[in-house]
Amino acid sequence: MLFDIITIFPEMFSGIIQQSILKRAQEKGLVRIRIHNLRDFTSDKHRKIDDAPYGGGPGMVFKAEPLCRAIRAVSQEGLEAKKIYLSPEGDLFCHQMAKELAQESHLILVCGHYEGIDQRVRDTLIDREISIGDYVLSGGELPAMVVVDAVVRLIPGVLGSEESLEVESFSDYLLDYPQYTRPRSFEGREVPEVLLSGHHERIRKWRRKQSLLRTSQRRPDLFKKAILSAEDIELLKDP
Ligand code: 4FV
Repeated sequence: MLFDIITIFPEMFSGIIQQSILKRAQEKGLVRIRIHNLRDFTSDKHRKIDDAPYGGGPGMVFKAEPLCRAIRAVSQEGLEAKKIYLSPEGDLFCHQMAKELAQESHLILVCGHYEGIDQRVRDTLIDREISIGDYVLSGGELPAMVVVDAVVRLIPGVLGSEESLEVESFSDYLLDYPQYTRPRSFEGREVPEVLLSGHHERIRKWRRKQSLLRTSQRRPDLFKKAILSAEDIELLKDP
């Protein structure tokens, strides 16, 4: 999959795309990530890419001309790029959306700043607007990193076999179970005995119950989407 990220702060991405899962995915040839400085696409001699909003008001708005030039330049023929604008007005990002995006061959992520981008770009070139949450950030770069990370993890071959099982666990709308590691006792708090038992079936059931309880208590909105098995119902009956 090819990611093209259009931003006025390209250096924000240099760290994340050379680390961890994104680095590994690129080394495996499963993912390509290209970062584009929007200022390289303006004809303005001062590399200006924004201007005051018509109608007055605070802040600045990204101009349509450099943005459209940038998006068209990185849209390669035949790859059918999906063009995404990160914005609080977008659809709330979730696992299901990440799974859909992981099916694409080419994603173009447009990162705004200030008051956002000229509406005519959103009306003509943007295919989908995505929000990572109901709060206002200073730019679209962090949301773009969130989307890239969540999508790349779902591309077949990126995660190892064990890690990919972890991804599957969330796809049933349940939160993860509690995790523990050495030492067994820390500041007087012990690791649950069942996890030390070596009894895999008991451990599996304990973990499943913890996921069910945690989700029902913390995220009833997710819990009502979860499809519970007969075993799940039994596990929830036990005190
Ligand atoms: C945002 C969000 C977000 C708003 C003004 C960038 C900023 C500036 N993007 N999910 N929440 N964007 O706050 O995606 O243009």
